[in-house]
Amino acid sequence: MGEQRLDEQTIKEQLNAILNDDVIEWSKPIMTKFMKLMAYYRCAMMEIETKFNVLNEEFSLRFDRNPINSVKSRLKSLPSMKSKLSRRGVAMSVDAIEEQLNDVAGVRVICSFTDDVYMLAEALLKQDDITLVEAKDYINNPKPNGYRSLHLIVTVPIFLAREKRLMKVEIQLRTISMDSWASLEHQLRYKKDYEFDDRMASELLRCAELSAELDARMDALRETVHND
Ligand code: 0O2
Repeated sequence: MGEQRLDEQTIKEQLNAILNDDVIEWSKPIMTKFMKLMAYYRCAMMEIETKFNVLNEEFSLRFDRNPINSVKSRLKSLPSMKSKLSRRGVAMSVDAIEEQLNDVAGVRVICSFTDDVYMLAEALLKQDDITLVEAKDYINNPKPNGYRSLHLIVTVPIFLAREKRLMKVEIQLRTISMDSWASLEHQLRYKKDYEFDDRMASELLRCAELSAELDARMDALRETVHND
């Protein structure tokens, strides 16, 4: 998940690149519909970001510490939406983007401790305007390559002048150590000038194990501080 904000200029450039490939051809009204949908996703990300910022503020008042290190949002890039749809054999269209993709809007919450990940997820999901669509717990069940994070797909309402719309947002909650592993793994995996081989994969898995151990030790240390 990059940190790029998909502004109108970027969308136009990416759309042009795709149009040059003759993969899709969008008329002006369809392009406008697409822009509108992206604006709705941006609003949904703002709603979710605010909810986490409020939780962080409340927690800091009650317990004098911040469970959240940072919150970042991104809109999925157009090429990435297109390739995900095509992997599923679905033609690129504005409706397909909204109906088939759960991760167009992404919010990443970097937490201090593993417990904070679950505490924040629970606090968010208790809110009566949030509906859980899907949860993937890659912390208790890491991916075979070592990737750890808690993924939630939720719907959140956005209130427009004349209507209320429910938008899907993918939320990734992880600790600082899970985040640094994921960022470095992503950089190494997609580096173009060398082959990502089995030796690198097993070294990264070892790093993921060390990162999990680091989290466990930090969690234990925090418990000690709490119990004193
Ligand atoms: P982007 O846009 O670059 O972030 P689903 O959407 O449920 O049909 P998917 O996409 O496999 O299926 O969902 P999953 O497993 O929940 O993972 C989606 C996102 O989690 C990825 O986004 C990454 O941001 C992150 N992620 C998952 N696995 C890994 C991993 O092994 N390494 C790293 N670094 N990140 C991972 P995308 O799809 O890459 O798109």
